[in-house]
Amino acid sequence: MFEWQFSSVARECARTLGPAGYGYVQVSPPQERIQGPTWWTAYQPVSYKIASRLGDRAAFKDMVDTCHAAGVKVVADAVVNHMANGSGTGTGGSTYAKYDYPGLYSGADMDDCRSTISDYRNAWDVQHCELVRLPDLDTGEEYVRGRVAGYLDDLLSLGVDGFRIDAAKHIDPADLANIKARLTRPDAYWKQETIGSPGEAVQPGQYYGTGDVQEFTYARDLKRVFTSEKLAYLKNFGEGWGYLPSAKAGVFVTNHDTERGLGGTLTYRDGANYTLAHVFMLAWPYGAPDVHSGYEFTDQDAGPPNDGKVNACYGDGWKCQHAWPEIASMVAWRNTAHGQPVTDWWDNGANAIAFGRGDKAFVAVNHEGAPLTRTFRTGLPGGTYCDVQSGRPVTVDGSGQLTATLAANTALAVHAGARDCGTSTAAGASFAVRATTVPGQDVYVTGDRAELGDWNPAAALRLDPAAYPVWKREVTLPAGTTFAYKYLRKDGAGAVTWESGANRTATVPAGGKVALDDAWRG
Ligand code: LM2
Ligand code: CA
Repeated sequence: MFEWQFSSVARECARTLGPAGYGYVQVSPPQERIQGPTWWTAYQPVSYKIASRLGDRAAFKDMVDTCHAAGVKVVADAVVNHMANGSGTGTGGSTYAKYDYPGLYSGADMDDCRSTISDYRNAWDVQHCELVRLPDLDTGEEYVRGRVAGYLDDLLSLGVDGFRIDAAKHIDPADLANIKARLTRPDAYWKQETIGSPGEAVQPGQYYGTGDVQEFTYARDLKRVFTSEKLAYLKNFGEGWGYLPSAKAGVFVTNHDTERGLGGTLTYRDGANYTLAHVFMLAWPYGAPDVHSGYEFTDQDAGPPNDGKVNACYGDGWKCQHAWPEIASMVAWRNTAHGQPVTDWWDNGANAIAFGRGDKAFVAVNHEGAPLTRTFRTGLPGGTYCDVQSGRPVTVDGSGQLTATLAANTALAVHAGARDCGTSTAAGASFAVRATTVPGQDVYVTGDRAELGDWNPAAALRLDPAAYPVWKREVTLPAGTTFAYKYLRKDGAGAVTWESGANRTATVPAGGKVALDDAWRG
C-alpha cells in the first residue's frame, strides 16, 4: 500500500484485505524522513522515530492491531542502507545534516566511502559507497548494527511480522545476517530488494541466508510476454526461465520504482495486459506474489494524493489495485490452490491459455482480440462453481469438462472455495438491464458502494448475458441500504461507455433483494 497513511491501511485491512484473504500488507517506510512533497522522501531517513505524513507511532500500532484482527500480517519497508542527503529538519522535528544525525549516527558511522557507487562489477564499491549520493551506513560496524537492529526490534515490538529490506544489494550479506541474528525475532519474514543484473558482482543468490529475494526478471519478462510475445510461452514460467528458486522468490507485476519507468514492467496504464498479468501471477505457483497498490501520476516524483489519506478507493487518484475484483478474487483462488501442482495445461499456441491446480482450482486467460469458446478439461469435481472473474455461475460436468465463452481480454477462474455466485436469499439487489451489445462488448454495473465498485469502471461488476439481451447479476448489500448505480458498457480493449442520464437509485428491502428491471439509456 504505497504511501498510504497507516489509518487508511487499517481501514483497508478490515474492509478488503482481510476478507479477500491477503496474507500480509506492506507499508511504506515508517521512520522519520526528510520534508517535502515527493514520495521518495520516504527513502531518506532522518531518524528511527515513527513520524511522517503516514502517521505517528500510535497510528502505526493501531494499524498493526487492526490488520492482525482482520487476519492480515504487516510488513514494513525498512530503509537501513543509508541516511538522508542534504540538511534540515525531518518530519519528526529532528535536525540533521549529511553524515550527522544527532543522537543516532555521526560521520564515523559512514566513513568507508563517501563517493557515489561507480563500479557494479566491484562488490565493495556497490556495498560501501553511496547510492544516489545517500550517505552510506557502515553496517560492518558494531554500533551501526546495534542501532539498525534496535530500529527493527522497535517495529517488532509494535507487532510487525516482517520487513522489506530496501537496497539490500548495497549491504554486505554478512552484515545483514549479523543484524538479523540480533533481533528479538530472528525468524521474522524478510524480503530483500536485490535487483539482479548479469555481469554484476553482487547477485541475489548471495542473500538466501537472510530470507526471500525479489525476482525482478519475473516482472520484466511478464511485461514482454503480455505486450509482444505469446502467453503460450508461460507453460514453464519460473525456475524453467532461470529464475531464483520458487521458495525464495518474491514476485510482482510492478512495484513503486518500476511503475515509474525505472524497470520495464507493466503499469496501471496498460489496461488488460496489466490486469491479466495479475490474474496469471496469482494463479501460477511460483514465488510469493505482491500486488502493488498505488496512485495515478503524471510527474513520477509526485507524492500521494491527500498526503496519503485515502478517503475512498478510486477517488483522488487512488488506484486500489488490491481491490479490483479481477485481482482480489484471485487471492482466495491462490489460497485454495496452495500446494497443488499445475495440471491440465492448455494453450492455443498463441495468447489463450488455461490450467488447473489439481482438483482445487482452474483458470483460463483469453488474451486474444476475439472471444474464445471452448470445452476445457479441469480436475474439478462436477458441479456448479462461480466464475470469480465475472461473477457468473459455470458448470463442470461429471468428467471435469467446463464449457465457456471468454470475451476478448478476459479470464475465467473457478475454485473449490467459491461454489455459488451469491444467488441466495441474502439482502441485496438483482440487477437486470435490457441492453444490446456488439461482439466483444459486455455490460457492467457500478455505484456508490464498495460492493458495486465505488463508481470505478475498472471495478464495476460484469453482468451475465445468459438471458441476452437482458443482462443480470445479483449483489449482496446490507438490508435497508439506499444506493446509486448506473450501467456501462466495456469493449474488449477496455473502452468504457456510460449510459446517459442521472444516476439511478434503489433501496434494499429489510429482507431479500430489490428486483431491478431497467432498460439501457442510450
Ligand atoms: C530503493 N531500493 O533499493 C528504493 O526502492 C528506491 O525507491 C529508492 O530511491 C532507493 N532505493 C534509495 O532508497 C528513491 C528514488 C530516488 C531518490 C531516493 C532517495 O527513486 O530518486 O533519490 O529514493 O530519496 C533522490 C533524488 C536524487 C538524489 C537523492 C539524494 O531523486 O536525485 O541524488 O535523492 O539526495 C543526488
Ligand atoms: Ca551500503
